[in-house]
Amino acid sequence: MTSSKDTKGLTRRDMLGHTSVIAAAGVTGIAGGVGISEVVGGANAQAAGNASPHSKIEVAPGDLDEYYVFFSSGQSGEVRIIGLPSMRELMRVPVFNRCSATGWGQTNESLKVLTEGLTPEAREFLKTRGGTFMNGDLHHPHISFTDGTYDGRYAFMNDKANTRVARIRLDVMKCDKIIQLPNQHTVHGLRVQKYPRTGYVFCNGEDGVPLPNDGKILDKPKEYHSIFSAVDGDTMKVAWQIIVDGNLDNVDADYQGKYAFATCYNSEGGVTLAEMTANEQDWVTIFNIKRIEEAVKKGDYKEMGGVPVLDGRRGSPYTRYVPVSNGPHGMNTAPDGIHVIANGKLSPTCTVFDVRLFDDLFDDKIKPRGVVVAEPELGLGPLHTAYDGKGNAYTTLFIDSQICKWNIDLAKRAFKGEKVDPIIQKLDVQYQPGHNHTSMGQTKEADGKWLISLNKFSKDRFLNVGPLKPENDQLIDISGDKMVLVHDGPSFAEPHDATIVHRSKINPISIWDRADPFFADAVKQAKADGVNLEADSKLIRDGNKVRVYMTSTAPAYGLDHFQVKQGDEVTVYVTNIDAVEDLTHGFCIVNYGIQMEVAPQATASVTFTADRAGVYWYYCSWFCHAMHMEMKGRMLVEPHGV
Ligand code: RUQ
Ligand code: CUA
Repeated sequence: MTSSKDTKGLTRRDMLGHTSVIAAAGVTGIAGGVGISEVVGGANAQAAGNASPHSKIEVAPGDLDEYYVFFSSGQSGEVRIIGLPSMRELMRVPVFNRCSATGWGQTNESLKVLTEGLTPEAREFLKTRGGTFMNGDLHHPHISFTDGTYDGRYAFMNDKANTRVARIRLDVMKCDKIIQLPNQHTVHGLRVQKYPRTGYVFCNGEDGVPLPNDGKILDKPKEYHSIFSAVDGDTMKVAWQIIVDGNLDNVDADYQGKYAFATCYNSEGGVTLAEMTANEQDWVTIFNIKRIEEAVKKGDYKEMGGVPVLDGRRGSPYTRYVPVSNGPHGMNTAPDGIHVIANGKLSPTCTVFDVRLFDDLFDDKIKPRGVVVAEPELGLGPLHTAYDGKGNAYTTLFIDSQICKWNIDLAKRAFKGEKVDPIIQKLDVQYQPGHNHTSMGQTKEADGKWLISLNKFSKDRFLNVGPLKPENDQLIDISGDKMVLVHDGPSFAEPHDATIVHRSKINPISIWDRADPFFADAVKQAKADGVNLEADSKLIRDGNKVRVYMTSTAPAYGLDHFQVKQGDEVTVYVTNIDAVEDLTHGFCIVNYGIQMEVAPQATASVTFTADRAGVYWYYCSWFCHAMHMEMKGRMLVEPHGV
């Protein structure tokens, strides 16, 4: 292996540029012959030393990525924002988790988001458990649509662990709403309405439980029900729910605004592994949105847990059940607006539907299987499919550890009996892919440039960090005729899913607007106390409640100390009056377990009981100034009986 600087004085970057020229020549010259990977992975890649075999992923220092990727983080409960193609992590947005850096789960502003949408039963249950759930399992982050493509307003995501749906405002990249779905038990699949806009956020209920789940019915699985929910993405309220047969897995919507559809496993209604996989076939459940909306209007529902619940079990006018092989998983609408694919999982096939036939299906003009237009056999363990906008599909094969690139049109011709093979290429990935995603591939603006394979295992791909290994998110160039693996990206537990969004769609602000609803409660309280948050630093006593207001401007807080009595309920409001980009302050009270972030022009607040007497320094925890270390003050807690 040659070093990164070769004898002719070429820098590594020069060599990489050179490699890509060769690679491009390889693409135009292949026509079914040698693939780009062979060209790139050959002598030229070696000349480039251990560097990535592809220059396209290199984003030079100071340059910006072309895409945002919104990664879920599974059991970590947060959303991660990554730049593509560099795969550099840009930000973590706490949602269902608690975050020590930002104070998410501790500040009053975040606790409001984390608690206000809980069901009354959960609120009761959590009373003695800190008021909110400490964990979450964030599966599927999806961006709001207008007219078939991303509009940059919101990202929506679900928590399988505690049956919640959350929303991140993309202007500030903070979670502003979390609701818990009543009646439902887990929410697994989540996708949004693509047309005319979002609109609905569709949420798949996975496990069946009795309705209501109050203990009167226990070990009678026949009386368990699974639920599908539509949440209004603007108000973040449940618009309607519908009872279905079987466990719902993944969901997607059409580009016409008429249908949503979900894969379903355990059509058996079993409660053990053997029971759940007994049948040869499960199904895809199709939801007729117009019919459901009309029924809600007419009152054809039961109200349960404060929301309208319809009956969509087999034979219902609101649903159709299309049989597919046992245990389908991913559900993916193609950017052509016509094709929808259910991924086989336990079957080596993918089932392709034509959404234009769904009207006839609901009018009973065709049989359920009449909407199936192809069913190619791709390999073992097909889980999810992504698209390039050029008629090709990319399906993850979990068991085979491969991405299978295939052509939808060829698959349809083969289904009609023609002797054609729809499979174009299989690429090894490392290892065991679940989701995969293409650049803008879930919109009608799919651009066919990049694919990410989210692999569940990394095994030997990275330095060994002990028995718990990272996952491996691999970047694949799909712009040529052949897929080329260009980057390995380790990530911590467990990026289920990701959405790749062109940067032109996302426009966050850098400095908070003082009128932002996120800290409206603080503004209201200050007004009632006659305090100007942007100018005043003072303490207001209100019985044993104490409100401490202080500004922060580098490198000082508005108060260098404040005094309270032991047992007081103290609320500290910090307003960052620096209107300077990236000038974030923090507020941490030593040995009191208090810590939060205060970004430019934001107000953040935290409430605690001052039950320890003594001197407690508070300090700025975000590096803000040359005298950041000196940005501190003292909380003096006067003991009882003084
Ligand atoms: S599902 S690995 Cu939780 Cu997104 Cu398919
Ligand atoms: Cu303010 Cu560090």
